Amino acid sequence: RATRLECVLSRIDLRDRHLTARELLGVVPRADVDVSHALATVEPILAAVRERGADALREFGERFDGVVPEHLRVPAARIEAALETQDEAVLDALREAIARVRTFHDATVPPPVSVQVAPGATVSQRWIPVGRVGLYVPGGLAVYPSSVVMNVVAAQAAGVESIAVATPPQKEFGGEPHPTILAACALLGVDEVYAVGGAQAVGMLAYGVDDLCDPVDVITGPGNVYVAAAKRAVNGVVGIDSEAGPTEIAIIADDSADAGYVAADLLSQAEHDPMAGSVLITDSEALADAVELALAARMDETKHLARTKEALTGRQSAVILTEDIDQSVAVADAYGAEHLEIHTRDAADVAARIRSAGAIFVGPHTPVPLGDYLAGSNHVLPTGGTARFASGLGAHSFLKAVSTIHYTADALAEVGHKVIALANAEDLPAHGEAIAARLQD
Ligand code: HSO
Ligand code: ZN
Repeated sequence: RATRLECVLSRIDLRDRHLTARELLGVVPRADVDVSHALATVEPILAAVRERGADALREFGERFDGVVPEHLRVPAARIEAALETQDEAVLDALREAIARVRTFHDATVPPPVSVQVAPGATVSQRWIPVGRVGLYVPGGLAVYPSSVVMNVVAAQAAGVESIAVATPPQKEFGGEPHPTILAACALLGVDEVYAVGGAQAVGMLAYGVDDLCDPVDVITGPGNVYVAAAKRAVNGVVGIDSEAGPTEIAIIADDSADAGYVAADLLSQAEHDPMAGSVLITDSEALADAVELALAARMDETKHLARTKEALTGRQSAVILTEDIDQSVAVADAYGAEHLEIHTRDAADVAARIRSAGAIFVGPHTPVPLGDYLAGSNHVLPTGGTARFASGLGAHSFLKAVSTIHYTADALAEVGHKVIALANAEDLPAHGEAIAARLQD
């Protein structure tokens, strides 16, 4: 039983505790990531890029990536050449990912809407893509060609015409980006790639650098805490998607769940980062114990043991024992996981009741890694509980809603006196006079 078991994850027992939604917010496990602290570090970097452009980018490459790229912008021929360096199996998988992610994202572009609110009174809305975007692809502990796919396909689905990708230079590859990243860019038809990472990449994209890179309208993509801080700092100069923190997985499971699958999935996301969060929410103590046994067995074999163990034993990971499925749903909503898996009877019903999650993976055959690569959904998702108010990356991240209004003379005459009444109520008589001028004609 639990007490005698060597547990990897800490346990939070909520049975018999009747907590309100607000109280639940205080007990769910969280990493403490302090983006505001990193702001002080990134501000001088952003200022240096603004003032000294390419020279600053080279200096920061040397300082943070240990290498000065020969070309800050990767020559188009080098992007194409990267295709030759990849196994056919990887290229084939990337093509499959691009196709599925594109099929889904193309279908999500909202159609224009036109409404006759009254005779002769038309209000319309259409979604217009931003002109130019900067997509950040992280380099750190792993390389993420899959993030190239997620960012680029979403922007292309929106209809963005100008796409720049920025990703750290790799010492191992002579200061070029990782060849798998370049190969993904080649498959996607992206020919503007910068071997620039970190906060300096965000600065380059936001402010532009003479003779190198034009400023963009929107910057998206995950990165470390410095990238997140830099995005926060330039927000307003450009648009950003949500600030990505360390990755998380929560799993709602009942006694019908396969403990081996649950353990494998908790471990899969812990592999990303020592700060990653893995949370099991279950009303079955027996399942929790079985997951612990399966986790322990898998930990012996896992490749990235140090960071995985740090993630699973950190304060951001836990098993939460609940009274029943209703409480499991309430806990999942309070946690607002980036990824939420449901391993219960009637998993689709449980999924439909969830209100806060970046993406929901339903049933035993839909593990998060499927979505990380090629389910069709996007893997850039809100973290740290921001799923309460934020959405994952999608075509919508690159679209602006613009409304168009048209009233005929009769339609205006119909409501003109009401506009004048409201204008007078706000003591803005010139507003009313603009209406009155038409009513007199
Ligand atoms: N789980 C990560 C995405 C990823 N996983 C990329 C593997 N490669 C954040 O959603
Ligand atoms: Zn992942």
